[in-house]
Amino acid sequence: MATTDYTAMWEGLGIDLEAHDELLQVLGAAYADVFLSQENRPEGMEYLDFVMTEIHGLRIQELLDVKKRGGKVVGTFCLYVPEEIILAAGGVSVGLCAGADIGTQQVEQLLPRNTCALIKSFVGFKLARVCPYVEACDLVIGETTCDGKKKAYEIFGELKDTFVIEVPHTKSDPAKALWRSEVGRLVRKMEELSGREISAAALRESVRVVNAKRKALQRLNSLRRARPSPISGLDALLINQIQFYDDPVRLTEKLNALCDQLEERIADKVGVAPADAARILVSGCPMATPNWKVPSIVEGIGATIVAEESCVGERGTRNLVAEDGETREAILDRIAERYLQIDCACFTPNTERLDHIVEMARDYEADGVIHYALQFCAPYTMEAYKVAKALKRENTPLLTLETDYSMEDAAQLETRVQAFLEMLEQSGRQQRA
Ligand code: BJ8
Repeated sequence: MATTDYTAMWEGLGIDLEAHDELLQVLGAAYADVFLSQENRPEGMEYLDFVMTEIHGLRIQELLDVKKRGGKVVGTFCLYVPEEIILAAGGVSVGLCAGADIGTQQVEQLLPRNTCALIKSFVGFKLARVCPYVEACDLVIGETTCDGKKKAYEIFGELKDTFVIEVPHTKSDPAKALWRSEVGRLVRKMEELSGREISAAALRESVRVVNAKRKALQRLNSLRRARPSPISGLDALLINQIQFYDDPVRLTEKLNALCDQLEERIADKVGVAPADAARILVSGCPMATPNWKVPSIVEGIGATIVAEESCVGERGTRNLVAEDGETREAILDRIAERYLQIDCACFTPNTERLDHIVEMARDYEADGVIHYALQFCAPYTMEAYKVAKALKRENTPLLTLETDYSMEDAAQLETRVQAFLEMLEQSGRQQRA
């Protein structure tokens, strides 16, 4: 995909060049097929196309330059790891690849077959040595969210230096105290890794930088409320995926420029699909790069995804860190508070998520909701029952999908999505009659 020859850089990182070459070819073809074939894309997507072209090239070079200057590269797999703390220690935070089937045979020698695709993927990327991000990392930070992840980190930790933070599973006062102490433990770990003390000033600046990125993503999301939506769900998903590893300051600037263009498109009533295309809210498990399967099916049939209730979507961007903390400890309190607002299905009870799905369906004027869960993901497949009940009370149609990263069920998924869209069309017609 990249135009420069990065072979020496990849070799230096211990990448399996042959397998990596194959991966880039598959990725490049899939990207052209899914993204570049879309019609009437906003011009501002050119930057995101460039980032994808250089996904294993220029960005990795930038990470290695940071390391040369003494900064640390820290990999994460979950929204609960505070990016602000990594940045305040002079580091770079990268969300690691976990959205494709890689090294499955090797993975299944270490993990049970009935493990979710996301977990198998992050272990697979490491075993197959095809992800320069993971190889460039000085440390990976795991978290005790679902059972699968926390046990997988015990195994992953044998392959890569890994530090696990404890995420509680309730939001009780003792759980909040535990979480605040874990935030402190992470600060100490980052200070030890970077060899520098994390100051109040550095934290204040990193909170400002990450808040600015989240505000730009919030702005992008709110523009998708327009009818017709000025940007496809696929492109919005791509932006939400890229925000985990691109430079936050540069990306914020590019996103705000893109939003300016989208505002013009809205004023001119320019959209990516006709104004009467079905509007879909996708809710559920995160879609990590390069998992584009379900959105490409949904939008390939002519519907528009107008929002994602997902960690790669609004669950990850809707809350900001309050900027009124003055001392280092007060800023860390605010960071801890913000992160415990995330409504992942690993928490119990998790009524905030149900309320948020209902609110999003209303705000984005969604005709229907697709609940997306990865096979063997107990938190999201089980919570689907409560999501269905909450949406039924609102008379919002719901389609529940359970899938993995393979394309084997693509035709079957397409048939189910098609039937759902026809049902939406019919009920829309009845309402209008
Ligand atoms: S905050 S959703 S990123 S834990 S799909 S590995 S839950 S079995 S990814 Fe997640 Fe953090 Fe929550 Fe978000 Fe387990 Fe389910 Fe697999 Fe999952």
